[in-house]
Amino acid sequence: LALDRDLRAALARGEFQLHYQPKVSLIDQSLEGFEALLRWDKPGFGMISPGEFIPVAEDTGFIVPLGDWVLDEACRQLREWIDRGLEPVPVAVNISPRHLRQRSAEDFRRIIDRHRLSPDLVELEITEGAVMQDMDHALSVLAALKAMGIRVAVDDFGTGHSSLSYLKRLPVTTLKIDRSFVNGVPSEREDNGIVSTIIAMADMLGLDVVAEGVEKQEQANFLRHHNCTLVQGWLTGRPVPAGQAADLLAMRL
Ligand code: G
Ligand code: G
Ligand code: NA
Ligand code: MN
Repeated sequence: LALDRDLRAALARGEFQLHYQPKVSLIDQSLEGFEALLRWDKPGFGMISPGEFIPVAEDTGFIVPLGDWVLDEACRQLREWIDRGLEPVPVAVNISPRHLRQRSAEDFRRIIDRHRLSPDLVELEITEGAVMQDMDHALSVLAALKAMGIRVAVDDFGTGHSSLSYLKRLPVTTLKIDRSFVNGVPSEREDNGIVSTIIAMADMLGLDVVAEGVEKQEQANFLRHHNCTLVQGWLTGRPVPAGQAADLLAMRL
């Protein structure tokens, strides 16, 4: 496949980079974390979104070396910020289903250790689908990650197929409410119900909750009113290159 060959060459040439989107507290607007988002800076084409190549990388298996690179690069960046005297925040990386299936908790741990980072500075975002594809493997990896102190978030929560009985058994730290639900708040009654129920459920299960795709102040107001204080979205910050992310770290009180 031509695209697969191009992707492998792009990794070898150093054409991938990470952008960082802030996770922000609605209580005091403080920066609480970043999500690392992959970009392909393809010469002559500009920035290419992962939506255009992650599915191919999943199919061909290239997602495994690419996903390892993403985690390594996020950790390298964190280490660089720390060495410059900046106070770090946790950085989340997206782990695709195939990547999760082919790696152990120790594999992820080794990458974090290589950069001498505290494990709680790293969060892995997985989808419900990734867990359901190979339940036994996923449960054992997640349990080992938790024992190591590596944070795990369920990404796009509510769009997958996980039942509540699985959620109860999942050793994760955070639920990320999918932006398709946040989008309808506060004008769509059904979305209001779904979002407020996920927040209440997370609270009862002892999980952190983050609302994704928050674009409007009315959405933030609704979330805050329902006790969801962590948000990620264009309202509080678009994904930015590493240099601007460092500026955000430096600006903190
Ligand atoms: O940032 P953007 O909206 O272009 O991302 C599109 C999709 O690509 C999203 O679903 C996002 O989760 C996914 N994505 C972004 N970065 C990564 C990454 O490093 N690894 C994986 N597996 N998916 C990513
Ligand atoms: O699948 P995942 O939730 O990881 O997707 C993250 C994607 O969502 C990123 O590509 C990011 O660019 C995009 N994104 C982040 N904030 C917003 C937002 O407020 N609105 C919209 N439409 N997309 C967003
Ligand atoms: Na994500
Ligand atoms: Mn998400």
